[in-house]
Amino acid sequence: MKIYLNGQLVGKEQAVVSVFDHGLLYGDGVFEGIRVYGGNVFLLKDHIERLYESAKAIRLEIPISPPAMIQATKETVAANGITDGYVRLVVTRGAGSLGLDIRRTSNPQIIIIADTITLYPAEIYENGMHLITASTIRNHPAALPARIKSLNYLNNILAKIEGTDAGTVEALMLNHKGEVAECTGDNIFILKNGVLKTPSPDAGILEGITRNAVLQLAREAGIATQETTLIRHDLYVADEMFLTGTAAEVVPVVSLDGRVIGDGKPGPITRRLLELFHELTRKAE
Ligand code: PXG
Repeated sequence: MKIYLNGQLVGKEQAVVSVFDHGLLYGDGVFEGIRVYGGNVFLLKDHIERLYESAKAIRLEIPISPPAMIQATKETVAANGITDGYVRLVVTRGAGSLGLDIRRTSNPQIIIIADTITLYPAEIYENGMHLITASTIRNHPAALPARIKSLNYLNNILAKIEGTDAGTVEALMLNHKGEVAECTGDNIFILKNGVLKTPSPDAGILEGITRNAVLQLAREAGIATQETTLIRHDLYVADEMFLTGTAAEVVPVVSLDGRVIGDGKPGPITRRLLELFHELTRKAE
């Protein structure tokens, strides 16, 4: 396996960063997770844009330009012969002295890993996923905006642990107002009376790239869409529910907190959107 590290492709054992890197010491850095389908890095431009926006928001200057990052990503994928897989882009603050001061760090580390991907079991796409609501709320946007895809994922990890303890593979997180936000690594959608609904970015969520692609596919298919405030009641009485994410794609949800969603089977519009999404992955640049 060849890892891209600061401009060079090196072996796995040579791909190391300092124990003084603030990415490790403080979770100070940003990342992206991207899929590769048929040798194409899917929606790469969107992911690179979000990476640079996340970096800008935390005052991290990425030492190479977005076009150079796109090039480096493609080269890393090709060097590893990945046709269908997963790319992890990481930019850390770099090594510094102990203490939070970003001025006492140097050399942000750029890491690109191209690997295979572990997906949810196929059974979940057939029969649907069961979800619980975590008691851990999503970070308050005035504390750590969820739109920053930072290396600091403990908020999500704490909620994920609750899901794991409850025997589910994902967990729903509410925001500080008690509204529906998102899951630990996926966005959430419902269908109600033919309208596709999902929380808007100001619910304090990561604006998922899969989410945006699915919204656009739905609109093109003539399905009405709404980015709106949702509470758990809306979810309990939904006709259909699904999650979206880079790894998940579109995954049906059939129960939440023990309430059966719709008829307890993956819904027809969910299935249609998954089909449309698969078509998009096949024809995308
Ligand atoms: N919400 C959160 C909190 C996420 O972390 C999504 C929504 C879905 O966004 P995208 O842009 O992927 O549609 C995510 C995505 C990983 C990994 O390796 C995590 C994500 C995506 C890919 C890989 O942990 N999270």
